[in-house]
Amino acid sequence: MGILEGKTALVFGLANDRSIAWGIIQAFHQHGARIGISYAGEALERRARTLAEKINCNFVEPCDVASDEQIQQVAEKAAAAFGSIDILVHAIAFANRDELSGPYYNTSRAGFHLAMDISVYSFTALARAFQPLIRPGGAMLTLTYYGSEKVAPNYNVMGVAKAALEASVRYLANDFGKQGVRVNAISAGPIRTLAAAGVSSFKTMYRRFAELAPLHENVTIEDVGNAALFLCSDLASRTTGEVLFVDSGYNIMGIPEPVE
Ligand code: NAD
Ligand code: 0WE
Repeated sequence: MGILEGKTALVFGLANDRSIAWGIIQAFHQHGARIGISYAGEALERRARTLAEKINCNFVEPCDVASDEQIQQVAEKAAAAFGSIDILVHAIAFANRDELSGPYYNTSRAGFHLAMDISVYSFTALARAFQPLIRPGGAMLTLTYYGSEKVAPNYNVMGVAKAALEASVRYLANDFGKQGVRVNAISAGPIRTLAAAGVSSFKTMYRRFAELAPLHENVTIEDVGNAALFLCSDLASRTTGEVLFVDSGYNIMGIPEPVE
């Protein structure tokens, strides 16, 4: 008997089989959840459908979270297909690639707005659209990164966006508490996904991470999937507004241990 038996989860942000969303979907599926998938747009449809087949999922719908209309449409489709849902996962971020290197102060006004819109506001917009559909005992989850708290070179406007996303988690947790719905975030260590592939400094940072973290291991999408399973299940029934680190302990270090 799976710990998500009888629950329905809607996951946003599936691009391919390296996506954190895919790690979460697989963990949920293995523990008995019924899954719905949303992807960004046409270019990703084929891949999303192929992956959906592997977990017997037939709710596969596009949603560009920049559009209030598309968010409303996917909520209406989910209502028609599932009636109500138990879990909503937001695994989406975007900033202009050229603003993820060089000095932070070069962030343009439009680039700042874009990063905040897609990476922060979209979680609030989804929470509002799904508010009438999410059952008591349900949970919402988003993904963040340590660059929200401390400076991660080149993460730049995304660090500022993640700080705002984490604050949104706390405000949403307060709003949704009265309907018995929990809202949390996972702060994951660096993982080689599509969103990381485009980053020039990523490779070095990824290697250094495993050297410096107490557990000396990089983080996988399966690791994040398991933590998501806990946070979105009844096992975490009194945890809300929280940011859970899944980072091999990296964030607890103040001064690095000398490397032999
Ligand atoms: P990914 O590229 O697989 O996923 C990012 C997703 O965002 C993609 O599916 C993309 O289609 C979607 N997206 C972008 N713009 C969108 C839009 N306008 N509408 C709808 N969807 C849109 O990469 P990932 O690493 O799995 O990223 C998922 C989340 O995890 C992000 O929030 C990211 O910041 C976070 N995160 C990633 C890492 C890492 O190192 N990879 C670490 C910590 C947190
Ligand atoms: O949140 C992320 C990825 C965010 C991201 C990445 C891209 C690359 C391609 C958002 N938008 C884009 N836009 C693109 O065009 N991570 C936590 C992974 C990541 O990204 C970094 C990192 C790490 C870690 C960027 C700079 C430095 C470190």
